[in-house]
Amino acid sequence: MTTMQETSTASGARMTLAHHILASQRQHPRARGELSVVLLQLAFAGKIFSHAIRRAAFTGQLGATGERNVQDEATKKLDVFGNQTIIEAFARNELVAAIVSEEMDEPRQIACGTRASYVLCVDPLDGSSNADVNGVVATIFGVYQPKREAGTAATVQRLQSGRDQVAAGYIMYGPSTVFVYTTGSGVHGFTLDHDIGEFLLTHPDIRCPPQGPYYSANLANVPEWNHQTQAYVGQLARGADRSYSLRYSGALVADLHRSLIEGGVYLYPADQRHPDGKLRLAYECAPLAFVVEHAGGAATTGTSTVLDVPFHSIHQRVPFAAGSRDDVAILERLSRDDH
Ligand code: FDP
Repeated sequence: MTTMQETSTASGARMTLAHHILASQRQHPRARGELSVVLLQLAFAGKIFSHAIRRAAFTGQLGATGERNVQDEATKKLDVFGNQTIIEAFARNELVAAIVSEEMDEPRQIACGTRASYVLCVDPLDGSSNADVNGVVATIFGVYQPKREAGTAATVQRLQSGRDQVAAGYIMYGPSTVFVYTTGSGVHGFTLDHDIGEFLLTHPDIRCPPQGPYYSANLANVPEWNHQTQAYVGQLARGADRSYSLRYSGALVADLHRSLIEGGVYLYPADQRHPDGKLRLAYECAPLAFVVEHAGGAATTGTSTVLDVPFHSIHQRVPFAAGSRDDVAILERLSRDDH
């Protein structure tokens, strides 16, 4: 029998992502396999995008388009390519009813998805300031199954919170391309073997250590933070027992991935320029909170668990801190004590 912890098959070969997803699906005898195919399509889009990023310097895909997105941020050519890649992976099948993306003002309704159970929320290119300097970038995804009338399609309007997710994860394009996902039974990581074009299980059942030793935040913003957050980071940097080390890459996924594997906390709190925080709830914070929680970590806005924040608009922002359970709890305690 195949267990989810196995990394290799009887022949000694590593387990593929497809094998793992199907083994996971078998644990839910009434599953119809649609969520499995959604995840496989995301992995397919990830392979296309990984290939495009590696070749971007040769194909004219570096740099900005000259346009600005709905968040008034300069759009990169790779932002556009990543968004198109995701849409193409879902436009001609019945897997999702709609796609919400950082790169689109409004949700994209999928014509074939009139009976689909899922809404896909995606940030195609997280960490886009890294794109032109050969830094790590990523795609973040949350697959939502909002409540709906029998026989009708899922709708974006019915999304209530991150708790509507049935799967979430990210594809990180670094020295290697890594696909991390959860459907609620463990968090699992796969590395793309470019030679055979397969994601292979390399990080089964990722568990986030309960504490440190890293913290990640844009410290240029410290003067604009509230005093609880300033105190928190001061405490991490010069703790009584031990000091944490600072790591900040400018890409949320890259920094959070480090904390997920090695322990620590990523935070992007509210500041003067971003009074509600900078990061977007539906396609950045909630999917990553879903991953971190299922790895034994935690994610907070400071005053609320990220997964419980009610949705009121698709591009809504929240203050965000996520990673090791005990480190996140200290920030929550400091924020609560001040209220
Ligand atoms: P980016 O805008 O470059 O896509 O998603 C937002 C994000 O990057 C995070 O990945 C990253 O951690 C953060 O913003 C960086 O923001 P600052 O440049 O303000 O530090």
